[in-house]
Amino acid sequence: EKSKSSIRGAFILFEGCDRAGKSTQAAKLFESLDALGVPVKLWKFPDRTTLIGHMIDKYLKSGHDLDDRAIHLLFSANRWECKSVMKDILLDGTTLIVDRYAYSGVAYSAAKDLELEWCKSPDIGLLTPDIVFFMDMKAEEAAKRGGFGEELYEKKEFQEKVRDVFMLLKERTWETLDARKSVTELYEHIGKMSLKIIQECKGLPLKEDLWK
Ligand code: ADP
Ligand code: FDM
Ligand code: MG
Repeated sequence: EKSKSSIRGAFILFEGCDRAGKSTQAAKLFESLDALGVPVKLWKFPDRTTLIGHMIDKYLKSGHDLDDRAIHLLFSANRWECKSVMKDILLDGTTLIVDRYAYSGVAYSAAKDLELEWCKSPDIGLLTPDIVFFMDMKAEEAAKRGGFGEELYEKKEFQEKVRDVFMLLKERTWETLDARKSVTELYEHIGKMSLKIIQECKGLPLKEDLWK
């Protein structure tokens, strides 16, 4: 039997509005940690591969008429259904890079004027990230990056509201980055911080106390 090592991986999260560069940086971080031989996996929310994820995908693509609270709970359920697998990955010593999570969940739903505390409640008790890279820029500038696409939330005015809610959610573990900087400049900082966090987390217990 494999002896359970006490060394765990770090939960590294990228958050921010559409087009801020989250997926670009998450992929870069994955590639460079992998090249260094650090055990690492890349995850993305919504996880559109599950049954619940299929419903979310359909909603985002069609704007299909679904109650704001109902879709909010589906996004949350999509995180809960992944929790045990994510936990196993981290406890196995693998670092998890996650592209969007509960903060996006709250930011997008509260931007539709649902109450902030109500939005947070279904995600209470999920795994807590060790660091959140918040990629920040104005919606107006983000929209210039190839323009917004066809999905439901890709509208400037709405994205500005989302950004305001993100600001309210900032915690001690957040690193706010100026997303207007170059990919390379941003990565230099992200790469360094990530290696530091991976070291710091090794002996620490996993946190399952999001918003508790
Ligand atoms: P997100 O995942 O946050 O929506 P992406 O990483 O998909 O954002 O990036 C959105 C677009 O902006 C892509 O075309 C990408 O190549 C470009 N991009 C990403 N980071 C930067 C950057 N730092 N400067 C300029 N363009 C960027
Ligand atoms: N989104 C994402 C939410 O509204 N709630 C959530 O809980 C999450 C994780 O889904 F507009 C929104 C944010 C975005 C859309 O995200 C899809 P990607 O990163 O563009 O796939
Ligand atoms: Mg993305």
